[in-house]
Amino acid sequence: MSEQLTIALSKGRIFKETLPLLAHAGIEPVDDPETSRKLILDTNHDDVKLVIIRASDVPTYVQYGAADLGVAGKDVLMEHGGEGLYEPLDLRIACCRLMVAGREPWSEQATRLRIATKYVNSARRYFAGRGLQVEIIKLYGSMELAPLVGLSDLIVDVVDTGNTLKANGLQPLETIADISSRLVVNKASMKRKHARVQAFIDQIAEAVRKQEEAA
Ligand code: PRT
Ligand code: MG
Repeated sequence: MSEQLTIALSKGRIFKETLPLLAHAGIEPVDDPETSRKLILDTNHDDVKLVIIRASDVPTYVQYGAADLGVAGKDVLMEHGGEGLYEPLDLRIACCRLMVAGREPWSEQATRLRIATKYVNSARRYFAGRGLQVEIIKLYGSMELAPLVGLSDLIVDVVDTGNTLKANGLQPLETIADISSRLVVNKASMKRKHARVQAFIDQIAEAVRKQEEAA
């Protein structure tokens, strides 16, 4: 009887882009999370389960050992802080940039710019590093709206094509960080289930290498 492995994933782009990597490790989910209402998905391996949660909750599940492993965007990991986690692998999927955007470049003379974002920690750190006094307004989504209705001067959000910014009359202004998704591992699982977890990491690492070669 081998040890259980629980892997935390979010629906949408992370699930879609993680599937081929899992397939390379021989793991295939039995249900499709986009159509199933189940939050725990069985796989073709009795001892491997997938838990489907909000993207921003993945580090928390893994930190507390509710999942042994997970896949999370670097944006989410920067915001979480990474306690209790190892981050052994850059999966090079769901790539984007964490950016400052606004209707126009801000004036360096501006005092107390208002920044709307769900990335409050990353935004605070970034503007402090730029030597700017800002007021951070926490939002949970649709950040692009905030400058249009006078809620904020700027936003901090992830940008891929930039089409959403453009469609809302916003410009990308500064890049805070290049983002991709990472494999994260609970620190205790890494010790207690070392051989199993390490073998999984190695298989996923090989899948990432193969995908990069093919690209
Ligand atoms: O939706 P929910 O609130 O549950 O969470 P989430 O939005 O964080 O989850 P999800 O699945 O949308 O994103 C998961 C991860 O994908 C993020 O944490 C990022 O690391 C990564 N990622 C990559 C992106 C994008 N690209 C991206 N484009 N996450 C969000 N977007 C948004 C972007 O903010 C914009 O609103 O998608 C929209 C389209 O982007 P453009 O620039 O192509 O127009
Ligand atoms: Mg989303």
